Amino acid sequence: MNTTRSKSLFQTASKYIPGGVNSPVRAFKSVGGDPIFIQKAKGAYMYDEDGNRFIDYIASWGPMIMGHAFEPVVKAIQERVENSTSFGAPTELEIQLAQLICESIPNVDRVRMVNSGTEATMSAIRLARGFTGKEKVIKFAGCYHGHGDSFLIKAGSGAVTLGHPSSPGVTKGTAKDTLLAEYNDLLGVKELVEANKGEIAALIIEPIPGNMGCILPEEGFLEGLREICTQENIILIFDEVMTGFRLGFGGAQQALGIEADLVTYGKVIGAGMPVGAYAGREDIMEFIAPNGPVYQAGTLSGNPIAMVAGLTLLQYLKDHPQVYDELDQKCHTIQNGLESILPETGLPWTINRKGSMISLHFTNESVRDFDSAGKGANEHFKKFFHGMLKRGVYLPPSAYESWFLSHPLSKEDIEHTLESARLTFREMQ
Ligand code: KE4
Repeated sequence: MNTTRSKSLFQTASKYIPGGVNSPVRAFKSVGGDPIFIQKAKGAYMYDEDGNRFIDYIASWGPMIMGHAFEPVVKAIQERVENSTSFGAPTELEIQLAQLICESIPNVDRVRMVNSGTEATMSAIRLARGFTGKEKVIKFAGCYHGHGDSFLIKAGSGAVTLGHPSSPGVTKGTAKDTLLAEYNDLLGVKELVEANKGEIAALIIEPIPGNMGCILPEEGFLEGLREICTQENIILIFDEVMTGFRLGFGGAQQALGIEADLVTYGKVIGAGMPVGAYAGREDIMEFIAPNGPVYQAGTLSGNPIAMVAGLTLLQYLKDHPQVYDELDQKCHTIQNGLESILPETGLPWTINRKGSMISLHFTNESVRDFDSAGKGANEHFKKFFHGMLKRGVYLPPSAYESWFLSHPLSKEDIEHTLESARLTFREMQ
């Protein structure tokens, strides 16, 4: 595969941008080699600067659920941008997107738009602390909530991919207020709550983590967290930046039948434009400025171009619920295909899947938490990643990420993906 231009671009990028990238996981550090520079994308395909075509299983880490350059979104942005890109004043579009979310998510009465998932989770934590008057927060090892200081304690995704799950620069003062639990370990959470009685403002979790690869909640785990938070007046925050509007229109809350007190969104609600949001009950959300004392602001929050992109995509998904069944079926086909090929390879493997999120871990252990997810971050993964890339299949360059499917993925694309996997596994033996 010719990557001449990408290599040259990476050298130039590295002269002006730290590590040559604007987000670390893009740097291919954990899989080796240089990142591929993308020129354009359409539907399920990305095209790099050397003219290579890839079937895209990153989908911009989630937003491209209807594929790249989805016509209705492109048209909406083109029309809207004629009226300027930003006002710094309210627009009707912000109401329309907020209203769509409030009318679609039962426990959401108010939505505050921000510009990234990180801003959404940072703000949700501050709100929970302000609303409860308490300071400590429980997070789970391997869950990733963006790069806010409180979260860079054993964080997943790019943080662990690069070996810095707990980042320098986070002060002891901050870190002491972040209590660490293990995903799927309800007893451990109960012990933490007992040991910090009356001091915990919030518990934040990816209900179905996508940042350790995809991990599924064991029976009673999330229900138990809901119960503890209700009993202890702890704000339960579901970080649905990844799962929101991807695992069905109602996200993980609907898929699991569990309601959080606050929910954070990103990715799909911006259709690839920079949007995040935090949302929840009126009494909690009205505690934010300007009506309440908890301050949070943003020059480009509710940006009209981002709003119209997100509104167009969400409205389409709401009007076409069959998209979710079709995505689920495509992902099921991929899972079945891999499960029929892998046993004869002699490789260790396990697959986790929920809806259109799937991850292949090169370990025989079941992947149920941060430690077991780490068992799959090995040489097998690196070889698999590059074997698929050279065959035109672009997977997340980290063992701590989920694959994201987009709706335009065709039967032929899936067949090519499975054939590429079969050939790659043979090479890996
Ligand atoms: P952003 O600030 O990157 O928009 O969102 C942070 C975030 C918060 N919560 C969850 C559950 C997330 O998955 C993310 C970001 N996801 C990663 C992909 N696993 C972003 C990719 C990157 O860091 O470049």
